[in-house]
Amino acid sequence: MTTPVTWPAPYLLKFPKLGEPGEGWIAVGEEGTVPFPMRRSFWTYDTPDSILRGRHAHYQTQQVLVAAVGRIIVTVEHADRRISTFWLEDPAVGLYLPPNVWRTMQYAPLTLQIVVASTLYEEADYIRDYKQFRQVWG
Ligand code: T46
Repeated sequence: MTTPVTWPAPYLLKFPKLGEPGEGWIAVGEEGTVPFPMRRSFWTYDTPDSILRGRHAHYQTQQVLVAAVGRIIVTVEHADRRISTFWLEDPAVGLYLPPNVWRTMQYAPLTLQIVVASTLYEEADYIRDYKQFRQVWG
């Protein structure tokens, strides 16, 4: 699998948001509102807050994570070993994740997470072994 030399660091992005208080809101994810062509979406729910998900990186897959309901604490380890933590709790805000970060997610009770991804699901794109992550991206 080929990998580019550089990827952008993780960052927060704002989705266009329509509506008003008292009426409710529509946040729109479409071509141009995320920094890659969207090829897959999945959502997670009923994750106990005692569970840490993730603990992996990717070779190619880019993603945007959204806390549609609730709160997600996302910790990323960058290729240069820096650690960043993001709190997602606004349904109109997403977190862009490049493939080359080791990510761990913790979910508040009743959180609904929506993820859009740049690739179809393929287990071969996952780096689930930390030592391998350091070898590939370190
Ligand atoms: C990521 C974070 C943010 C599938 O069969 N198809 C899919 O599209 C997905 C996402 C998962 N699966 C299978 C693979 C595993 O057997 O579902 C099982 C659980 O997946 P995983 O342990 O990778 O779940 P998370 O929540 O740790 O990670 C997911 C994404 O897989 C991952 O790319 O970055 O959300």
